[in-house]
This record gives sequence, C-alpha cells and structure tokens, in this order.
Amino acid sequence: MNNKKLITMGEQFGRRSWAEPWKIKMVEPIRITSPQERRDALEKAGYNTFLLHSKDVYIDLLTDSGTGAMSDRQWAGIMLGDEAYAGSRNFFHLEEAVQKYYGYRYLVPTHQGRGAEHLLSQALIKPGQYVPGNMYFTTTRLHQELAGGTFVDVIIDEAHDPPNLHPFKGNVDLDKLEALVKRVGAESIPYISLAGTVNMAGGQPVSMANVKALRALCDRYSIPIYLDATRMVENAFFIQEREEGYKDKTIAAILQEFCSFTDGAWMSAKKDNLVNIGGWLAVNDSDLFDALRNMVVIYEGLHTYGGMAGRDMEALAIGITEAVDDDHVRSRVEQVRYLGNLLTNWEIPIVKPVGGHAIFLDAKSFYPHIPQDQFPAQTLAAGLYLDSGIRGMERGIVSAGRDPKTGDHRYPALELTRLAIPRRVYTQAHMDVVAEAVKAVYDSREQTKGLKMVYEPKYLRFFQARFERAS
Ligand code: PLI
Repeated sequence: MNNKKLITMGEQFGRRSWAEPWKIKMVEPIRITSPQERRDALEKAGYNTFLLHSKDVYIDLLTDSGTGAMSDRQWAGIMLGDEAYAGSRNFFHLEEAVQKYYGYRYLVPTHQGRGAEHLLSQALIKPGQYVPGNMYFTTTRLHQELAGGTFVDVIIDEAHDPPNLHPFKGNVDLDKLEALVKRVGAESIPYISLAGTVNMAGGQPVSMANVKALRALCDRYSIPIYLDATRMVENAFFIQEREEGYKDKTIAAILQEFCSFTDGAWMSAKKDNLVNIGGWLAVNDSDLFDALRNMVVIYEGLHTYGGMAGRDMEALAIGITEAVDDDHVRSRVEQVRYLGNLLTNWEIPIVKPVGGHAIFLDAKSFYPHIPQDQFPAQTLAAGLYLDSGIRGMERGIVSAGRDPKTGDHRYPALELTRLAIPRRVYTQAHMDVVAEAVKAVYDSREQTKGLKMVYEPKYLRFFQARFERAS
C-alpha cells in the first residue's frame, strides 16, 4: 500500500489540480436519450428516479452505493473465490483486513449494510428505548424502530443549515445528548448511533475532538458507541485536511484512531470499501459477538460468509486496503468538490462545505414557490432527469417518511436532491456535463410545478413511491 502523499504537477507549479491515481482498462458504453424518450421514461417511473431503468439514464448519480469500479486486483481476487459453505479462506482475509484497518476484534459478515443494521438493532435495542444519533439515516432508523426504539437526533444545529460553513457539521451536540440522558436515564439508551460521514446532512464529517469528547461523556454514563463506518474513510480525509495535528497522519492511521473511540461498527461495504455488494459488523465485546454470530445464521448466512460469496469477500478484503490509500481518497473527494465548485461559481444553492460523496442541491432554495408537501427535492430530481438524463435522488420529505406514532409526514429542515458520485467511474468531463445540466434546470426554476404522491408504500417510501405533476 502506498500511503505517501502525491505531489501533483499542479502543486509543484503552484496551481491547484489533481488527477485520478488510476487509468481506465475497460469501458462501459452509456447513451444519451432524446427529450421525448426521457418524458416517457419518467412518466412510466411515476416521477421517481428509483423506478427508472438504467438503460434510460445517461450519467447515473442515484447513489455511490455498489456503483463503484473495482480495480484489476479486486477482479483478480474474484477468481480466487473459495466457495466453501463453511470456513472459506476469503472470510479470514476479510477478517484480517477489518481488524488491521478498523481495529475491532470480532467480525460478522453480512450481505450489505442494512443486514448489519438489522442484527445490531435486534441485539441491542429493547422496546421503549431511545437511540441518539448524529442525524437519521433511512434504513438505520427503520431498523432501530422495528426493534422498538425511538431515534433521537443529537447532531449540532449547523447540520440543518445548508450554507453554514462549519468544518465538522456531522458533530454530535454533547449538550443535546446529555440532556436526553438526564431526561430518559442512561439505562434507556442502548447505544449511540454515530455516523461518519453523515449522509443525510450532505456527507459531513465528525471531528476527532468530537468523538473523543463523546467517548468521555459516554464513559461517564456507561453507554457504548457504535459507528456507521460506511463512509468513515472519507471522514478521515476531512480530519486530515481540517483538524489540527492530523495533516501529517495517514488516512489509515486516522481511521484507526477514530474507530478506537467506539465499541464497534457496521458497514455498507458498497461505499468506502469499493465493492458492488457486501457488508460487515465488527465489535469488541465477546458476548455481543456471540449473540450476533448466532443471529447472522438466521437472517444472512453462516458466520463465515453472511450472505456474500467467497469471491465477494476476497474483493472486499482487497477493497478495504485500496480504500485507505491517501491518493485514492484525495482524488475521490476532490472530484466531488470539483463539481461543487462549478455549481458554487454559478451561485447555485448547494449544501456547504461540499461533503465526501455527493453534491446536495438545496431544493428549498431552488423552488421557494413549491411547498414541502409538493416535494421540491423529488421535483428537482425529476427535472434534472428530464433536462439531461442525469439521475439523482430525493433526500427530503419523501425520504424522511412518516412519524410511526402520528402517521403524519415528517418535515425535515433539509430538502435536498443528492447527486452521488460513484467511486472511480466518471471523469471530470462528466462532472462538467452535470454542472451545465444543473445550471439549465436552475435557470428555468420559476416555471416548475411540484408533484403529488399517488402511491405510497409503508416502509422506506422513497424507493417505490409514485408521483404525478401537481396541477
Ligand atoms: O444500502 P446498504 O444496505 O448496504 O447500507 C445502508 C446504509 C447504511 N448507512 C449509510 C450511511 C448509508 O448511506 C447506507 C446506504 N446508503 C445508500 C444506499 C445511499 O444511496 O446512500
């Protein structure tokens, strides 16, 4: 692994530039559709970008989950799959990689992140308990609720304010957390659900100082901390860039230090870990591990594959190693930032500072004339697809769902349309095309009408809901 910082030509000659630390060996053709084709496709999809067929999409920024490009080494690893039902050697490679880079003792493999969320929530949460965290994530909160818990948002207020330039908008507000502990009692809090970076806040990081202080507070009340490590490598990059004392530390060292303040982590390996499918759960407590290892065989598969094929585990073990390479992380975040800078130069409202995995367009500011219950962010995702075949995703009122107690819409402060950048897939030219498309949609914003929801599934409605144009 090469953890030396790359000195770019740009830095050498006083310009700021970067280039990807890889070259392209295989390409996948993509096709731009006609405006009429896009109108037909979007109508068929009920104005929901999740329901589009990917053949009708030009640049696919729906998600950075499972959409990255694997390296030649990962593909070589696929050929080394040991497909034994039990005790596959690929599992032991994976276990070693997680222990080495994340530092936890025990590993439970799962088919993806929500498999791990299910196991952890069922193992730790008792009905009536509260789970504080730094902003909700859709699947995470649902699993906590299905286990009988109530999620409580204890992120700092700045996270809910798109233009606020706080460098660590993912931080936990320790006063909010302590007030909750005092109100409900530490015994009603099974764990803190800490995410680094925070997806729904715009890919915003948590500082090392914050996790250290959180650890001290939790130790006072004997509350464990479990980390959603899905994009923790990107979080480590922001610590290296912004936090005093970390400039000369490697991403790998920062990642390990951060994890050392937590009791375990769950992972959607489809993001940071550079694979198309996979996940894991890792803990330090041996009793909890026994419980999880027993549960995984009910819901995912035997404890040495957890829903993955042997080849998937090998690609994942290699992906973990590649993910912490400093040059890789830097070019990944800088590509997202490149797109953000283009949009910022045109004064298009986005969440700032630009986060690790995506640009989040501030749909409330795009469409101040569309009320939140006419789904401004869903409208914007649809508008961008109609303009150019670019697919983004709603991250606002539709994603927030309904309050399970009252049945009313939740009205989140953030009404965002996310353009997530897959890892190692698109070029700078694609980013230019995306920026121009967003600008075209922004320039015609005043004529845009909102949407009404005509079909709503019970769980995680954003995946399958259908809409029509509001009259
Ligand atoms: O999609 P899964 O089941 O592998 O992982 C669920 C999950 C957990 N935590 C976080 C922070 C996520 O972002 C996440 C999945 N995110 C998706 C699919 C996304 O598009 O952001």
